[in-house]
Amino acid sequence: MSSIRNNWTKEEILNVYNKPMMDLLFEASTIHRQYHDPNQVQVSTLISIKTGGCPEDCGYCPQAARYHTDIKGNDLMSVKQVKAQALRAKSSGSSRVCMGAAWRNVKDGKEFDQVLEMVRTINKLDMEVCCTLGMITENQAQRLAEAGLYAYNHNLDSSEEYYKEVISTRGFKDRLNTIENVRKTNITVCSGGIIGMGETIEDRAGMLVALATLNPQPESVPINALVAVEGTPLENQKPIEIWDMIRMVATTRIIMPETQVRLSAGRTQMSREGQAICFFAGANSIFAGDKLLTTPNPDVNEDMKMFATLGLNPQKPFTKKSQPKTVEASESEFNSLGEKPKWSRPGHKIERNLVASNKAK
Ligand code: SAM
Ligand code: DTB
Ligand code: SF4
Repeated sequence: MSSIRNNWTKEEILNVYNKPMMDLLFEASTIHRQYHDPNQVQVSTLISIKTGGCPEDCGYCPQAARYHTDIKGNDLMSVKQVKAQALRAKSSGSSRVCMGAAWRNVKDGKEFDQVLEMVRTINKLDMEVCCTLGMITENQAQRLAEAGLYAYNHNLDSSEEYYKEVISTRGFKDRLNTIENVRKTNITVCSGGIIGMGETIEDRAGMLVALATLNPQPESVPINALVAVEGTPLENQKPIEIWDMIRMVATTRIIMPETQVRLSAGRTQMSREGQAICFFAGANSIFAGDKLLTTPNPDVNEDMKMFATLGLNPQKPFTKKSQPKTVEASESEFNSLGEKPKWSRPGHKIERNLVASNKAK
């Protein structure tokens, strides 16, 4: 078995990414089979628990308040609503629920307490619970862990260099800082990024270096293809070619053998054949459900048909790691600290975002 390396360089990763396709596929699939059951795919369902109105300026995101997109926003959902959706996801074969909130960062108080209750509720349904709530402090991560959170998703999104071109309201280091806070707990780390934002292949390799040199490497790495949403600064980006997704998945698999590589946003644009090559190249997780957070995703029945055609089986919950224990709020060891974290505002000048905000005036 090849060993896990945390000292990958950008040049080495570029050499892997640019291999002849057949060599790349063979190497990725060989490693995939050493570490995983190649016929098993983990299925997650996204629930957008708080949609739209976000103060950040992520150039790809339809939920940023400053862009004029056509999404329907909503305040934080109730625990009851989330439980009903989680039960539906479970009955359609999902082992994990990932709750997303259009927040810059988590603020202690009533809403965070409500999210903690959602985590407790879903963990008690014997499903893996993941959250993606923006930046969090170490204390907030500890409180989520106590509630029974299985994974926290916080993407690096791109290379440190290209990140500045896409987002100005927080820095790449802030992203790493939240990942470090999650790592101090027993919550698993889910972190990946987006391709198709106009980045170079060097940027893709740069993002993968940042992920692969984390020690330990993230347990899950989502690879999203940009969903170019009208009204966002990236609305005119051309869709990526399937070969780019395949190369990205295969490279991720080779340099992070143990991680679950998540074929994430953008599957509505991919053929079943294209997705099958991604599974062969090491993708072993998807988001299922007719919607991602705000944009469309393939129909669940179509995905199940694809699984049947390919002989793929949905992974059972807690196959990779045991179920976390839920501590009730009344027995919690951690109090809310009401911290006001100081996040950096690098103040980069972003041409695309400036163009968008001028257009809005
Ligand atoms: N607000 C939190 C944050 O940004 O960390 C959590 C939700 S945010 C929507 C989660 C991730 O979704 C982003 O980091 C990004 O990778 C992905 N995402 C958002 N919009 C996307 C798009 N249009 N296409 C592909 N991925 C997207
Ligand atoms: C991730 O990497 N992709 C998911 C999940 N983590 C939260 C989100 C994709 C969002 C796509 C755009 C939308 O639906 O709003
Ligand atoms: Fe807000 Fe997250 Fe969207 Fe950025 S990606 S605008 S932080 S919801």
